[in-house]
Amino acid sequence: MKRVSLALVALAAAAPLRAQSLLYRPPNLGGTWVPDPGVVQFNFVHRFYVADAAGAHKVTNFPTFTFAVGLGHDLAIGTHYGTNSLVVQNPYRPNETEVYARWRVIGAEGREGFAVSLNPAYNFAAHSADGELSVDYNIGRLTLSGAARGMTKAFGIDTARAAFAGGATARLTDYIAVSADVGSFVSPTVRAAWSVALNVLIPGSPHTFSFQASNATTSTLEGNSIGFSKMLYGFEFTIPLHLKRFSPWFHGSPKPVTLGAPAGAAIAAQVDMASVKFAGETVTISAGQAVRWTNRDPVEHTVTFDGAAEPGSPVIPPNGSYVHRFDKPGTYTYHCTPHPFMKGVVVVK
Ligand SMILES: [Cu+2]
Repeated sequence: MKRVSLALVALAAAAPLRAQSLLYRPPNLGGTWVPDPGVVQFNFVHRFYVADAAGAHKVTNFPTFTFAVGLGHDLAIGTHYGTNSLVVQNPYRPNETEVYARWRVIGAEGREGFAVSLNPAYNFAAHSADGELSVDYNIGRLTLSGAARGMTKAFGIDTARAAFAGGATARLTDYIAVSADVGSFVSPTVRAAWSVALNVLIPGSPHTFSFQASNATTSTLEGNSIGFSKMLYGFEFTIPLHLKRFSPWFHGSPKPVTLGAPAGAAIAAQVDMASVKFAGETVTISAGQAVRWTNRDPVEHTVTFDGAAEPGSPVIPPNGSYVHRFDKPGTYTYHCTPHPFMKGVVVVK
C-alpha cells in the first residue's frame, strides 16, 4: 500500500500540466485525453442563449459536468452529466447522464504523431449504448482531431446511428489556441453540430479555459452530434485534482526530512518552494556557504542545476528540505524537473 501511494506521489508530481488541456482539443470533441493515474479530472462546460421574448431577456443555460478518474495504463472511467438536456424529446428527459470508459491505445496528449482512444459509453437518458473511436494527430502547433461515433438508440429512438466529427486546434502561443469542429450523423435527419473556441492556459497553473460559440447543448457523445436551432455561447474550465493533495486530510502533514548536507557550512540562505514557485528567485551567498530549500507544497519538487553545474537534489517530498554547499564562486541557475517553469538563481561571491 505504501509502495502504491509512493508511486502515486511520483506520478502526480511528474504529471505534465498540459494534461486534459483545451489547447489540444476543440470544444465538441473529447480528444484522446486520459487523466494521469491518481488524478480526478473535473471539467465544467457552461453554454447559454438569450431569448428576447417580448423585450424580456431570458437566459437558458446548458451546463455539463465531467468527472473522470485516471486508473493508470492509459485507462479512465468517467461521467458527463448535463443538467439541461434536449437530447431525448419523447418522452422528454430534462437531465442527461453518460458514463464512459476510455482506453488510449497509442500516443499521449500533446505528443507528436497519432493518438488513438476507444470510448465505450452508456447514455441513461436515451437508454443507448454509445461509443467513440477518437484519433488525434499532433504536428507542431497544430492538432487535428477526428471521431467516429456509434449509438444503439440515439435520442431514445429505436434506430442504430453513426456519426462522424472532425476538428482542429491551432496553438498560437504556449498559452493561447483557437479551435473549431463539426460533427454530423451519417444520414443527417438532424442538424450538424459545430463549435468554435478561443482557448487559454492560465499561466503557472494546470487549468485551461475556453470561450466558446456552438450550436450543441450537452457535452455527451449524443449532445455533441446534434445541433440545436440557436447559437449558444459559453465556456469550459478544466480542473485536474491530484488525489495526493488531499492526503493531509487523512494522514496529517508529512514528517520533515532533510536531504543533502551542509558539510559543516553555515546555511546562509533559505528558499521556500511554495505555490509551485521558488520564493526569492535569486539568493546571494559567499563561497563555502550553503543554501537550504524547503518544500511547502503538497507535491514533489527538485532543485536541478542547469548545465550540470552542480549535482542537484533528489526528489524533495512535501515538507522536505534540501541543503547544498557551494564552494566555487559563480552564478548557478536551476529549475524544478517536474515543473520546468519553476526557476531560481544562486549567486556565489
Ligand atoms: Cu516542482
